[in-house]
Amino acid sequence: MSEIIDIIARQIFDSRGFPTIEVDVITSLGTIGRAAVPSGASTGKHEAVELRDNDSSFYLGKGVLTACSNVEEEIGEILIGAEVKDQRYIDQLMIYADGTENKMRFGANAILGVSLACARAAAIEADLPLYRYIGGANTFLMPVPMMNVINGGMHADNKLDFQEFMIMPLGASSFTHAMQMGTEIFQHLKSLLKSKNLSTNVGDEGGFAPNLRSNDEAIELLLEAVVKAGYRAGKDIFLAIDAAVSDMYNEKDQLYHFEKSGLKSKSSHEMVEFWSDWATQYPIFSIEDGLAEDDWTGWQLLTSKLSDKIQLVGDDLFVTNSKRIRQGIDMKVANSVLIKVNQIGTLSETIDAVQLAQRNKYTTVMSHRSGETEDHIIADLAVGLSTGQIKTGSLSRSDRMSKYNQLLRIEEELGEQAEYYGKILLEK
Ligand code: 2PG
Ligand code: MG
Repeated sequence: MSEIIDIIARQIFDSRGFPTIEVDVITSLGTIGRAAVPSGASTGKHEAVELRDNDSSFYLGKGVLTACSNVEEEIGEILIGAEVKDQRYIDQLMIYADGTENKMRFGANAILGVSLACARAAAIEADLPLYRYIGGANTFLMPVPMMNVINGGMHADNKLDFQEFMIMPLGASSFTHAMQMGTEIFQHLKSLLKSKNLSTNVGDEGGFAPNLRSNDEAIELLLEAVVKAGYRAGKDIFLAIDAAVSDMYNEKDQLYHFEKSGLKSKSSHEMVEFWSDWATQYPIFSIEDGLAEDDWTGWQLLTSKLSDKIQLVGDDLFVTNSKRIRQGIDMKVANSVLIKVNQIGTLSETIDAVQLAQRNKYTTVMSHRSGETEDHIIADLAVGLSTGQIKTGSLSRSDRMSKYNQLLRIEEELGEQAEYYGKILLEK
């Protein structure tokens, strides 16, 4: 039995050089559980609130010192003396004391840091790796990575409207094999870009951000790199898109605006046509946020048209919130849920979201944020919660690689027990 005796919060910096929060939870056994909180750029409007100091003379308003003092003062006061292994109780105490629907009082960043740090401390005290502590005896499923090798949208200064062009090594035999395929394609893509005199500078998630003329061109380039690396698109490798079109939608005229590429604006109906053309034309396995976060009727149409063929992931749409996921299930919207811990703000609610999705035969994708730290906790959560898929950026920059590297360690540790989800997902 071990109690929380102290909680320390500090301001550290994320992969974009903006402040974020790191929390240490210290127990009566002397254990320290530590976790850092990520931060998004293309955030959904229904996400829990990330508390910033909003003092423009100080870190351009992005400081998190208020969130840090909320952790050390109010949250600390409530949690000191609680048993560190009582995760759900701890999370509920914080939710209750915050008292708001979207965690705006303490800040979801403050609450999440504590929640994850408690899980880390409890796992150390149980003498288990975090994924095993979360997943229990039947933990074996290695996720298929969605590797974001071409960046656009709000993550890059180029002409690509869509935010993420990803490859998924579904045909790999293991996670390690998936990494081999992905990194080889990434390097071939780099040479290909060079040979075409295109920039090989990278965007926020470590993917290339070339100034291509169109979204189609990004897909063609990806397919070319797959072939160059000696793999078969549609067999070994599939494509995944995070269109993130909430950022392109204008509620007033109800149109999707292709401002970066200059394509004609589209209605929701035309967007569905667009996706259905792409799905026939290209080996696409998954489309995330193909429609805006509140375009529920558009989503219904998209789902009725394409859900037999491809995975339709809700990110801004669901924001890892069980209420919105429940609404999606009831309205027959999407067939997959993106899982981001900081969208909802506690580990328990994240677990609830994953389980609700899985019980209703929705697939789940554990996800990073575009602003990340060296903390690789989502790798353990992906395995521990058997999400089956993970999205953690491109194949460069240590803020992204740390998650992949942790998954390699987990696969090694699981040994013969490890099972890669690729084939199972293809047969679904
Ligand atoms: C997304 C994410 C992560 P951000 O839209 O899925 O790739 O981006 O963290 O900026 O919301
Ligand atoms: Mg997204």
